[in-house]
Amino acid sequence: MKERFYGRVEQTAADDAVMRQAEEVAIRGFTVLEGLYDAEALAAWRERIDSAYAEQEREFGRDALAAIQDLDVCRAPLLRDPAFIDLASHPRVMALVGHLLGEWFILNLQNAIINRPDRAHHQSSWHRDLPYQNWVVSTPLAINALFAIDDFSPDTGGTHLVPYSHRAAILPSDAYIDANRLVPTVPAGSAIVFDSMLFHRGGTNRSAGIRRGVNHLYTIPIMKQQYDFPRALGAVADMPPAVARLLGYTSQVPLDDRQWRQARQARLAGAQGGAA
Ligand SMILES: O=C(O)CCC(=O)C(=O)O
Repeated sequence: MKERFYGRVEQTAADDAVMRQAEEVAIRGFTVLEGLYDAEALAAWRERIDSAYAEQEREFGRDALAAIQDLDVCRAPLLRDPAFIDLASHPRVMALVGHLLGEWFILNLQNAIINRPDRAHHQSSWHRDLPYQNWVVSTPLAINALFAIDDFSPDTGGTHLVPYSHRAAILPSDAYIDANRLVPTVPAGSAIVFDSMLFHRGGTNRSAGIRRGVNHLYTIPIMKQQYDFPRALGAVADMPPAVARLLGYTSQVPLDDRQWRQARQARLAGAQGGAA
């Protein structure tokens, strides 16, 4: 039903699902995209996460990971298993993030969070995913997509969120958090898409099973990536241009004035070639 209002009021148009969900992220700070993966695909993602993490734990050492508070975080799995690039570039997530950040955005990080029953996780403290930033902006600089690979609920250690807190310059009081936090029940195969300035944390897993999630941070290209994906992956034959841009291949820092001009020369020549 069309709402009625009076006064000289403008109203946001939200004509399709992407616009409606973008509006939820803009105002409330988050939305949930459901039905991104079915049961069979989820079983495969679980195996891939467990195997990539086991390799990282073997390589770096369990005690060494514990010493740097980095147990049960599978960092940048796409560097070990290119299938994770598909997760990072899921078309429905790309459409929503593109609506919020504009056409050109890059992947800053991809980390799988393995929340085991009754074990404290470093991500269970309140934070923003642009950490240490205590200010607000009117237009988002960064958006997250946290894929639920297992069901997220208050019982399984689902994500706690403080709605609207991306609009608060500093962390609200404990009393405010207690009264206003939400732990959305999110079925496996969905993604929570949120403004990266929204305060959030992982919950305590009181269930019998592992709760896995894969977090992605997308930013406008002026921000530094957590991992230098182009340098880590090197030249990859047949990488689609949209994926190359997402991974940061077109946003690398030039070494010096020469490289900066060469890159601009190539870009302008490409644009002219395209227009001809
Ligand atoms: O695992 C979660 O529910 C939250 C993850 C998180 O806070 C993060 O990766 O920044």
